[in-house]
Amino acid sequence: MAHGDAKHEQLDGVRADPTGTELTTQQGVRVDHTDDSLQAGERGPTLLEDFHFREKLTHFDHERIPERVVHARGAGAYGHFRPYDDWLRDHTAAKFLTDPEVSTPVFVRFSTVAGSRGSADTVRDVRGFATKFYTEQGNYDLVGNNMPVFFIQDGIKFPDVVHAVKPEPHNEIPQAASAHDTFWDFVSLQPETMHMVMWLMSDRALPRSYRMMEGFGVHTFRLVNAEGKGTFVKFHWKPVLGSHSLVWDECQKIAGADADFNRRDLWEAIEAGQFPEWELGVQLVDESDEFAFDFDLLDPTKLIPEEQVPVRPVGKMVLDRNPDNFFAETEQVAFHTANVVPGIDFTNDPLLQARNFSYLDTQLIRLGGPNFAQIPVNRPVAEVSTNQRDGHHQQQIHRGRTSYTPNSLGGGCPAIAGSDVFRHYQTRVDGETVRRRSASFTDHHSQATLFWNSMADFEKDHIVEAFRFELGKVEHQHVRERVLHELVHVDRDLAEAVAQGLGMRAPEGGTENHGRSSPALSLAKSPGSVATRKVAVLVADGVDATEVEQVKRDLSARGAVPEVLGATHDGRARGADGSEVDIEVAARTAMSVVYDAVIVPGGAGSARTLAADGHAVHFVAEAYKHHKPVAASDEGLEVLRKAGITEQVAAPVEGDGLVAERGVVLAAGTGGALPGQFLEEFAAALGSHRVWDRDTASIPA
Ligand code: HDD
Repeated sequence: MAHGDAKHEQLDGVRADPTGTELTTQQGVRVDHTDDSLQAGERGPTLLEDFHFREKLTHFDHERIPERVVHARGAGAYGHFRPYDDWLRDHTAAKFLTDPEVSTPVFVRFSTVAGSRGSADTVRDVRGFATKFYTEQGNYDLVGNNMPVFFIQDGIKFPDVVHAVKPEPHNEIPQAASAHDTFWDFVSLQPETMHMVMWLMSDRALPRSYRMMEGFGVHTFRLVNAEGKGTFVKFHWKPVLGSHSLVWDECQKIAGADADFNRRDLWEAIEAGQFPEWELGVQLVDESDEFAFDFDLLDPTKLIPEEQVPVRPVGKMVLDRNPDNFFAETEQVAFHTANVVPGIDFTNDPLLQARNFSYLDTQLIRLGGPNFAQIPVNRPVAEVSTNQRDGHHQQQIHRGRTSYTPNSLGGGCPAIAGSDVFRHYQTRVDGETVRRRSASFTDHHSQATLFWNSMADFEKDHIVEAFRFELGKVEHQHVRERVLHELVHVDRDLAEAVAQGLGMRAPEGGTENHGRSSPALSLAKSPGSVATRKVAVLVADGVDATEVEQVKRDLSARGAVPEVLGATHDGRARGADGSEVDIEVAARTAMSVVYDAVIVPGGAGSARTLAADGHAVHFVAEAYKHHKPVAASDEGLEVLRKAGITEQVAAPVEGDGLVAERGVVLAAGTGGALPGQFLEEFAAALGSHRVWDRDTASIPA
């Protein structure tokens, strides 16, 4: 039976709405004055007996809880997951993965890792992708990232890597950035980080949107079927909108223009009914193939190339509801890798084993006691009945006199469950007590090389630029040198390109590139769509109103989000034909970096104003520099000319005609109506996300 709404039905019981209510204290005493405290005389001291004042301030003083030690900044949403069919039943007893009749409610929290709660969204960082499935068999948490590997192999190193990347302890600088000495000091001394560092230096660390990034469970987990047979599994989330990234210059500017860029994007898409979707996929490995790979399946710094073991689709997740209250839901949600349900189990991956300790432990301090599973967002929809009692913030009133097993006084309840129980996978453990890394974990560079080899040229350029930027911020020469010593084991060209940018020389030696690649690792061919893409339409008085209307209608029909930008004055621009064009965004408050593309419609008066406006010219030039589609018609071309863009397009526009070249779409002689081809070409460029085949070096933006 579908139970997709079960979580919301439960939450409805605690949702509170102040509409139509009157002010009270926490005790329900009605209050008619909350602006002045009770004083002995108009200019006298405040009195202790003012219980309303004391309660109000005391509550305020205690409003904060410790932020997450990592992944402090995040954004969450509710949705549901449904499997396509039951094919996975051969491998797992988990019903939510195998019964297409069952729609399982979910809560997902996306996050950055290093920054504090108030840090910017578009920093270079790993993104968290944590999903809580409220299944009929209990809560299952898939606590993953947008990268399929991790920095370290054993969780005992987690405090080290986190201390290294977090702001340095003496001055708490820099915020939400890996571009500083302690991170690179650690990385260069701990070569197992190299594969993940390649991901971190790649475009994967700069997602355009949470809705446009992949998710990975990272570890090899184990599926267990009804007969108790195990199968190794890697979990993947594939976004329906494709995986797309920002460019670094853009990220830095967005951090100022809209620090909430990714959070806002998720919120707005859901509010607009453009529900984000991901397909859940699995890579399955038979237990008999445990040692069939040239790496250890238990090593979380390794991925299984999709070409070697394909990702098989299981079902789809849709996020369709924003939380009502950030703190109550997104801040208080508590994920835990050990929240598993029958049919899903662990492996001996030493990183996973450590996580299975750490997440429960951290919630105890963060949420202030052992009853955090009773917080509404964390409550399972499955029935809960334990003998656990008391503790801070106990919400339940347990009746009866027994809270132990076995009992006879309470009728033996809760009784030992008879069916559908979780049974740990049976496996033989036989070994000496050792504090030692397995020899099968020692290859730290092959997959870093695999990743590098799989990148398109523009992605390689971005990686080189990222290393140059990050190491350029490192003050200690010996740390930079040590990183180069690692990079020559990944790829000599990479090491030399990075070294050259730093004014250094790559060291001799290194490892020869094995030449293997995994095309699935590149973002170059990720499927595209114009859906939810934001397009700036720049206008001023005298704009061709028909063209603006056409652009708005056409792009909206395709699911894109066109916004008309102009001066604020009275909220409208006057069209060349005397009609009025609604201004949706005050141009002065906007930067090109928060848009995916820009269009400058025709109209002599409008084009003249915009071409003489440095802000408008910079807007267009900057969009071009960030490889975004840029379009103009008729007089609007003048603005692109001022931005130096028309010089970059080989085919000049002479007389009537249309040019579409490397994401620049130009129309001349439109007679006030854009040719259908213009919008087709523009939409095609927009759907491909960015036009990388462009030399933007000379564009000053
Ligand atoms: Fe972790 C939070 C993902 C390794 C210890 N982690 C946290 C969150 C995500 C991940 C998405 C945020 C959850 C949320 O939104 O509330 N962590 C990962 C992944 C890892 C990983 C994909 C490697 C594969 N983590 C990892 C290790 C440890 C931790 C090895 C400790 C041994 N992680 C934590 C934590 C956090 C956390 C300290 C902070 C807040 C929380 O758990 O709830 O316990």
